[in-house]
Amino acid sequence: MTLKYYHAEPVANSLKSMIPLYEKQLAFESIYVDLHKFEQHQPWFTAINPEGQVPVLDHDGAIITHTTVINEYLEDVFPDIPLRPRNPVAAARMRYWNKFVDEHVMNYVSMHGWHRMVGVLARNIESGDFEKLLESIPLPDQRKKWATARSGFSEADLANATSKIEYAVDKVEKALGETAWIAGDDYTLADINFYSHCGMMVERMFPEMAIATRCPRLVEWRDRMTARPGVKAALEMPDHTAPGLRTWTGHVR
Ligand SMILES: N[C@@H](CCC(=O)N[C@@H](CS)C(=O)NCC(=O)O)C(=O)O
Repeated sequence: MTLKYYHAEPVANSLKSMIPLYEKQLAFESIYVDLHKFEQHQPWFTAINPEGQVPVLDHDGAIITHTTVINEYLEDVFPDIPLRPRNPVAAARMRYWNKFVDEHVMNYVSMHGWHRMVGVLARNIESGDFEKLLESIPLPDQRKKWATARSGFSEADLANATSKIEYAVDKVEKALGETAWIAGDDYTLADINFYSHCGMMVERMFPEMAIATRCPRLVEWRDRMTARPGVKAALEMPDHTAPGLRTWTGHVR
């Protein structure tokens, strides 16, 4: 059995499916895809994932994409250390939260991240080269996102994104007042999802939200998440931009 995981730095989507690999104590080969060099759009990578996005799981040649799908797949194939409740009602609750994070959180935090970081990167590319880059992006929505990052997201879109994030942190704060973990009494894929896309960085990214006073339970939960062995292992990945670390097998067990 071989598992290969194609990913970028341990944040957002790349982190979200890496945590379950560690939590389930699976041996996997880590293959770094350098988003700073647009490797996700290059033919060697689009031959693996035609949508040109990370992460990708290759399980004995079966290619699985999209983090929520990858994580449920890992759950189906490797259920011994569960991250999805076996009780169907509790599993539905977890999926409800995954849907919420995927549809109402992920893209909004991502917009702020792109605005601050990818925008700078995109503006540093010469005009002709940028058009070429756009042509190599397979997904139309992603092509638009790159173009918008270069010209700048509108204040209205950024403000809308901020209000979605505020709604989400308040919703999670309330949930954590009722149960120990986001979707119930168990640590699940829903915790991993919200942590990877928002929980781990919300305080740092949005100091004006005063998360520590507004959402004390969220902060306590975040620290509990960060202390988990699987999360710690994923966050400890070395800087892949260093020479000699392109295909990195340091975490194969
Ligand atoms: N829905 C996808 C989203 C994947 C995604 O947005 N990946 C980002 C990295 S966090 C990416 O590959 N961005 C590079 C690009 O689109 O050019 C998933 O859940 O895996």
